Amino acid sequence: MPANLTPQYHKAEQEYRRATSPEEELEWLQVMLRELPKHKGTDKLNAELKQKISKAKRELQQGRSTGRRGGGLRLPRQGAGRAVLIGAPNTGKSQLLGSLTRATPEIAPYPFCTREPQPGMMPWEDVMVQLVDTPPITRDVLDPATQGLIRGADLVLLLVDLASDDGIDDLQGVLDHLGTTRTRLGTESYVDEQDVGLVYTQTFLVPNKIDAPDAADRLELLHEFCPLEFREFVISALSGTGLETLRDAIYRAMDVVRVYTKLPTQKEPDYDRPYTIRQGGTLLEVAELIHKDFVTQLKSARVWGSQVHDGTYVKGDYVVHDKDVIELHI
Ligand SMILES: Nc1nc2c(ncn2[C@@H]2O[C@H](COP(=O)(O)OP(=O)(O)OP(=O)(O)O)[C@@H](O)[C@H]2O)c(=O)[nH]1
Ligand SMILES: [Mg+2]
Repeated sequence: MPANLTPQYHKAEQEYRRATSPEEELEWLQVMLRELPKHKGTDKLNAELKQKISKAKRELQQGRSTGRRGGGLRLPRQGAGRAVLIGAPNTGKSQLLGSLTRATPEIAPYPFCTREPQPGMMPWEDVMVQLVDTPPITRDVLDPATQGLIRGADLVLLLVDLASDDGIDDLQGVLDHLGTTRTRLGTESYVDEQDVGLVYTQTFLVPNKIDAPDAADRLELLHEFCPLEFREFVISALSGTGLETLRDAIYRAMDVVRVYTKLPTQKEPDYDRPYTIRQGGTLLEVAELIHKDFVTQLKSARVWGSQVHDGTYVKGDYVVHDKDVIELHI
């Protein structure tokens, strides 16, 4: 029987995936349970959600009593969204972080160089996307923190080493290892409808080091022996080939729009600091980003943008478009 999940449920699920603290996770699990249509087709999901909620509560309590945060290290989310760089050792994850952001990770010609996740901010036009470099994954090694980062990411970049004859086998090792966990890579992001613990994150395949000798031949072998459905971006993180196309695709995968704000007393909007909100988001959601109190205090709002006449008065449920300028009246 189909679960017929509502848009509200899917929104809560998306927020759950993005939660950066155990408190937030619990909060969104509770919303998911509340929004879950109750019928035979959702019995299993209902039970799973309840189980997850008790587990989250337990973890929260334990975390509090021992002073430890459940799940270990948590990086705060910043910018328009988060893409996580994963792959086998030596594939060039740290080099890619260094090339797309101003971060200065350690890059080395030997494997297992990176030990801890490291963030950096990637500029795209007037916004930033957070990239996170991670320790390598092999058939034997997968850091739990990396797994958590994959689950919570908006996008995964799965790197492959085209400079090594072991590149394809190493990639297979990464895929096999993830296949034994409940953290999976997909062509899009979703939580399994029957099993909320099984989380798929949208993934791009990124064959790297196309500048290396014989790299083009290895790319052909990759397509022949390890065909994957992910969108593919062939790059050289070192020389820069393909990086601007990848940068663009990363931003677009965040699926957000930019909104600029203007004070009623000022003529010009603040073009320096756009707010980003997922496609389909409403004015009320933008207001909430600006200040939590705005949601309850908002009296009216005006919008300048491509989809409305300049200065149109709108309500909180107005769906914002990219580059809208909004003026909030409280
Ligand atoms: N030729 C070439 N070499 C590259 C490229 N990208 C990275 N490298 C080299 O590959 C080696 C590994 O790069 P890293 O960025 O440290 O690889 P990593 O995936 O972070 O490695 P771990 O942290 O050990 O998992 C370094 O010697 C880099 O200089 C590239 O596009 N072309
Ligand atoms: Mg590294």
